[in-house]
Amino acid sequence: MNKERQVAFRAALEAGSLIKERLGQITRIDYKGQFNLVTDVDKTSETLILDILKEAFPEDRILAEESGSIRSEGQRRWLIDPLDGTTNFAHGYPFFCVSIALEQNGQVALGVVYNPISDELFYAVRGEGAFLNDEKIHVSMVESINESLMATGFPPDTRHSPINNMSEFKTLTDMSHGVRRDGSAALDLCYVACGRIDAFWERKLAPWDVAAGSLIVEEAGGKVSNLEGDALDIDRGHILASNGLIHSQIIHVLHELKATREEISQS
Ligand code: 2AM
Ligand code: CA
Repeated sequence: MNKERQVAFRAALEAGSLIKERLGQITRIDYKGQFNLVTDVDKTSETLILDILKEAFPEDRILAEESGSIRSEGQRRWLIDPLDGTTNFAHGYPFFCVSIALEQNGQVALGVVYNPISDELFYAVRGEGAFLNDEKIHVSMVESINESLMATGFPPDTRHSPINNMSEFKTLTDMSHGVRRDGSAALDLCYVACGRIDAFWERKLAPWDVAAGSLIVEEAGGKVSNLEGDALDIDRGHILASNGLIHSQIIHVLHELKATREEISQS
């Protein structure tokens, strides 16, 4: 995995520096659907990353946010988000990153997330621990929701869906030190991994939003699952990541809220 890691670092750092140079200069925002923003920087960053990966690993398949699936014969799949936190970037709010993961035999084997503003490179190779700029990182030791700080996010179709995360947001905000909504799932996961927050949950994410970050959390000693507490399926995109210690407490709260919602809808 050494070559893969070095190539992913290079792609993330080069893409990150391109994104940073363009911060505050966006003159045109396009939309994928009604609420999903995309800028020319997403596309340029992705082209740069794909060129580097295709040259180094021509056999591998790639799934990238702006280009979709690039097929080849290989068993391995790269998952690329060239700019996670596009809405933040488009508004000049400095919380976004580049996320690159490699999946092998259906499991994420390598995850690299780079924040070009703070110059923080998070990464993990399965079985080898998680790192932030070469320092080993670990999840927090917080043991109860009441002492925790969390993050969540809201899918773009929130305003049309009854499952809009609002009751979860209110309940867990009231129970904890707070729930942030920072707008980059990949970075939120890295924040769980290094103990800046104790948990993160979100629905309807894409595989490229969660692939790298979920491995980084696991390798930092944390836990990832879907919102019922079962194994995470990155292709389904419902994720709870935590320090492990408060995982079942959060699952319990989410379960109770879901049961209440179902009771109300049946009455
Ligand atoms: P993006 O900035 O790369 O689009 C914010 O809650 C998180 O949701 C971000 O990681 C954002 O990634 C992601 N996101 C935004 N729109 C999305 C969509 N239509 N499908 C999946 N994830 C999305
Ligand atoms: Ca993106």
